[in-house]
Amino acid sequence: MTNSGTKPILYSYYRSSCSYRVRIALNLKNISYSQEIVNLLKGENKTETYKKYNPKGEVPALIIDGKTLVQSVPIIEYIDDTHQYKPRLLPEDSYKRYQARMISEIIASGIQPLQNNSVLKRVGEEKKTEWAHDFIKNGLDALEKALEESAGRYCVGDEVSIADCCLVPQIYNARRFNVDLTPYPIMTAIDERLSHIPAFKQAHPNQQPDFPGEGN
Ligand SMILES: N[C@@H](CCC(=O)N[C@@H](CS)C(=O)NCC(=O)O)C(=O)O
Repeated sequence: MTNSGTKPILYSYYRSSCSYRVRIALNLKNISYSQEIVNLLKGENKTETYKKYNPKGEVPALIIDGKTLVQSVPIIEYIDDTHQYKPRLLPEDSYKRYQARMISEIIASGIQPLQNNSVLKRVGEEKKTEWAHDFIKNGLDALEKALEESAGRYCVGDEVSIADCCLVPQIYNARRFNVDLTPYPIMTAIDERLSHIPAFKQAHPNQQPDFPGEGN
C-alpha cells in the first residue's frame, strides 16, 4: 500500500529497461499499482497527451501521492524515501549507499542512454548492433570491476538495493542484443539469484500485460 491510499499508476512499456527498474522497486516495497501501457514501437511516448506526464517523451512516468514523477533512478529514490521499510533500496551505510548509487549510475548514465531506441535509430540499421555491443560491453566491464569490491549475494553486500533494480534490466537488455556474458561471472551470478525473488519475477517483461509473446 502507498502512504496516500490512492493506487499509483505507472506509465510503462514491457521491454523498457527504465520501466522495468521501477516495477522491481514498487514490487520490492509491496506497493500495489496499475499500469498504463505506452507502446514505444507505435510512438505513443511522443504524443502530446503522453508528454503531459513525461515531457521528454520517455517511459517511465509514475503518478504517486498526487505527483507525477519522471526519471527512473530518482523515482526509485522517492519510493525508498517515502516507504522507509526493508529492503532499503538506498543502503543506510554511507559507503554502501555510494556503491549502490555508483553502480546504478554506470548503468543509468553510462550504458542505457547509449543503446536507447532513439539513439540506435540515429546510428542507423547498419551500425546499430556494433554500436550497442561496444557501449554495453564497455559499461559491463566497469560494472564487473565495481562488483568485485561491492558484491555479496547481491550488487552491494547481501541486501537488495537500487543497484539490483538497475542491474537486472540491463542484463536483460544485454541478452536482447546477444552480448556474450561469460566475461561477467559476478554479475550473472547475482542476476541468477535475483531471478528467484518474486518482486523481480513479477517485474519481468514477459509478465507484463503488453508482452506480445515469445518471438515477437
Ligand atoms: N533517464 C531516463 C531514461 C528513460 C528512457 O530512456 N526510456 C526509454 C525506454 S527504457 C524510452 O522511453 N525510449 C523512447 C525513446 O527514446 O524514444 C530514465 O531513467 O527514466
